[in-house]
Amino acid sequence: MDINSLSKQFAIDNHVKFVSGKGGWNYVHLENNGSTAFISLYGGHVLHYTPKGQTDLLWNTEKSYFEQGKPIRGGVPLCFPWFGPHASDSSKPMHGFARLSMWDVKQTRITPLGETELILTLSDNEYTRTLWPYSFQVIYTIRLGNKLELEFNVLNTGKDAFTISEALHTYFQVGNSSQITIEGLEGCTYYDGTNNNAPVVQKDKHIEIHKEENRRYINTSAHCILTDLSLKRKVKVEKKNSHTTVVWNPWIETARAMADMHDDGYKTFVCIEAANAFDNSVSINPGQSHLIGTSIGVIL
Ligand code: TA6
Repeated sequence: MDINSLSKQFAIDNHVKFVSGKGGWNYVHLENNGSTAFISLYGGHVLHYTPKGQTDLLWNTEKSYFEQGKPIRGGVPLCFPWFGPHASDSSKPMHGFARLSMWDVKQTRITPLGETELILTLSDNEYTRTLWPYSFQVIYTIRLGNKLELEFNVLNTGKDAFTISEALHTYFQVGNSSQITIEGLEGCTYYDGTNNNAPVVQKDKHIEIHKEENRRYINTSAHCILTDLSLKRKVKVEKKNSHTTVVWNPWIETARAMADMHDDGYKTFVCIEAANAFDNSVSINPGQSHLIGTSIGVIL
């Protein structure tokens, strides 16, 4: 749909606005009580969430590609229908095709609680079926109120059951990644992505980042608190129907090897991802659906 048709059908004065931008794609600007969010329809990708009086909660980089076929680096990439590399075919895109697809706008509204809501949708098409032979519809709800809520609902519209892994791969902007703590995962087991996925039980009360971390925590639905000493704020990361949490920071060498990140990009973000992957992958029968959600907001 072109920008004029989108605006005509879905714009809401002072709350929802459509603009065209990088990559020649269409974007949605949401506003609610002074907080704003900015979403790319390519990837169904939330790029910015800026609560009133704060700097953006989400990290972005000018080095990101804004090219069809490549994922946007930063914000909240959607990983679906698989998380990480494809299990049996490494030629298929890392983290699936949701972040490489153009999403449609299904609905916009002001909720009864006064939040600004945008609903996007993605269904199977020729491109997705070459990568994954199933029929599906995803309804992705982005709700802006006192916090940002994201709900990713996958419906199996076909005749065969399928299994997915998925993540809301959120890049949090921080003042200095070596001056943060992440609480909420004490006692949980993670697969250490920096050590051949060896299982480790986290003994510490909180995580600090002083080297590359790629922790895939399984069997946890706990929320996390990200404390940022430099930006002097605490961010609460809540989850809904998510049993995997991923904490990722590439640190120096891996960041250097990434063409779409500045060499020192690792200093200003950490990913805390609401996911269902590994042991927590999800099977969905025909006619059934599964919803994963996360919400993020400043609490102090
Ligand atoms: O969630 C962490 C992770 O799976 C890492 O292994 C790292 O590769 C990251 O995602 C980014 O993946 P991307 O395909 O966006 O470069």
